[in-house]
Amino acid sequence: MTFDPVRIRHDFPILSRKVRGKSLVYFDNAATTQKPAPVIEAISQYYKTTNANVHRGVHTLSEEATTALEEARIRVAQFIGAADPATIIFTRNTTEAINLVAYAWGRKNLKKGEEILLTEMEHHSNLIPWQILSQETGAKIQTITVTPEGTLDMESFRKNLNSRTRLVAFAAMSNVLGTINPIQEIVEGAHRNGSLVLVDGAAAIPHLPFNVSASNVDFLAFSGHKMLGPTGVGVLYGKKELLEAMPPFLGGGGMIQQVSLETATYAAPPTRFEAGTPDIAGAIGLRAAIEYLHKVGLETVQQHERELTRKALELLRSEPEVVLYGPGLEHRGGIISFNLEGVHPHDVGTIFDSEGVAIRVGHHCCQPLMKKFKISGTARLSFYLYNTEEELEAIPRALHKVKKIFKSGVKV
Ligand code: C6P
Repeated sequence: MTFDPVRIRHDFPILSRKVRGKSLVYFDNAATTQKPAPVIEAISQYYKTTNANVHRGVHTLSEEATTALEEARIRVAQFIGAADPATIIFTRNTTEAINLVAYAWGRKNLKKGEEILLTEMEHHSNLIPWQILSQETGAKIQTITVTPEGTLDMESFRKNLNSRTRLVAFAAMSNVLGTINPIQEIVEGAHRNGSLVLVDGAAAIPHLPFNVSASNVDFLAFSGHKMLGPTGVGVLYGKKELLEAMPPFLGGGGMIQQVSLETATYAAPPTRFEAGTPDIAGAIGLRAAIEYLHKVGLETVQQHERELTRKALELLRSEPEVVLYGPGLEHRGGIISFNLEGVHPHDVGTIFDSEGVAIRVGHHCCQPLMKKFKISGTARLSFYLYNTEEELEAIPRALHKVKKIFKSGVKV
């Protein structure tokens, strides 16, 4: 069947609501995405028919809930091309997945004087855990420079990669600039150097096909809520031998083998890293989201977003006083950051909202990148499969209103 975003929109109940009397235009998909009826239904069905705790009970409901959770794990593994579902750990989100690696792998393996290589465009989620780790271990953080165009300076990657580099951790796609980073080049360079690679897939995994086996990454983190799934569930993929050698992250029920009052032995991964009752409904919802994306096809999603981005960039380029950030279309996903000269991004966001257009404004949890570009924040558009070309018309309409109010002194 041919791809039709207008038809797809019928699957998303929220998209028919009004905001401030206008039809909602949702361009804040990098923050979180909306949920289609099959995802909402899968969660609702689980609570209506199956709800029980997992891996604990012998009763029917508990067995069914356990099966549903483990089937979700298998589906996630297939989705990212992981050969073994045991390499999939359910976390709360990308942030927790990265913290898990920093805590469990980092504290065991990093020593004073060793280095972690990040980039200047990292989200705080892929910066702060390493800062905390570096304060505790004496390991140092180095960074790959971002060029004025918003791509990674690969010369600085090569320069900063050295015998002390234990891990290279970077976003596959920037949540601010939309830059799609050269994953393969980084993975191959890092591995040649004997360094591990962690990919922050929060912004990329929902929007483009990615295979952990083919790309040979060591760790991958992403969030369910940015890919049509519910909030509260995320994923850490890790190579089996790495996970097996890692001590636990959180201690508690579910992650043990044998416990005495003094000591304990731990379960094998993924159980070792899933202490306490997991977000069972969340995992089931994530599975439904993956089925939905699979039906549409991630290549199709990527192509559609590319077209929207191309047109939106054209619209923005034709607006005087708009400053655009980030690379050309060939290196970019469906994210556009911009500013209107002399107007604070929060004011831009407020006026867009008055037109029913949801965008994100501010530093996007990337303060070092803002500092690099000498700005306090940006206004950001981010697209997904249910956005339409017609919706793009809201951009100049809202921008003209911003200009009218903030540039001509008109009172509202
Ligand atoms: N970025 C945005 O509006 P969590 O919150 O754990 O699901 O995802 C964190 C995260 C990590 N890395 C990248 C590249 C991200 O974009 C995000 C989330 C959202 O840009 C919320 S700040």
